[in-house]
Amino acid sequence: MRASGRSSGAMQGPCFPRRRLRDGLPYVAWHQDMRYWGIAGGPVLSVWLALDDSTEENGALQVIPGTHCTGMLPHRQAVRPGNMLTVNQEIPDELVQADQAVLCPLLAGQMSVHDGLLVHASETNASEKRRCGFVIRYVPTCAYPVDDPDRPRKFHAASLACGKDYFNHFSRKAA
Ligand code: NI
Repeated sequence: MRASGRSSGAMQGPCFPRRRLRDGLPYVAWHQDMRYWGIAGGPVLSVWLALDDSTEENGALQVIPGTHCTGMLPHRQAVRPGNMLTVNQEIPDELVQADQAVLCPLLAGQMSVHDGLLVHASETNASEKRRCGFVIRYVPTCAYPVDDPDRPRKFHAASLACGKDYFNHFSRKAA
């Protein structure tokens, strides 16, 4: 995990205790982005650029350090209501070492960068403060959308950052 921006060290500070769950209010369940986005065939890098301050109070990103090395974990339909992931996925509680969670607060203008296999979540924003971010996802051109008839995926916003794309897995012409 790295952070950049006008304030240094936001991602390198001490661990913060994970807040207790609040049933019914919107949250983001524990998940891995490669599963959530349905991408295989190459690593995924997720960038979350904070447009607002993102703090414990308004549901900042939480991660389980080291989980990017554990491979893809099973996901299921979330049990707790309020999951904001559009496919309502979650990693089962028994596979998440929630007591190891590290809160990753950001100031507006800072960003976090994490591996697509890192287990992460966001707790409920119970404050009056908006927590808005812009997500950028980097993949190599050899990666491809997983073929899932229950959730056909198209990546209309994909664009080539550099080099040449010999695969066209994410072009508008791709199935
Ligand atoms: Ni995510």
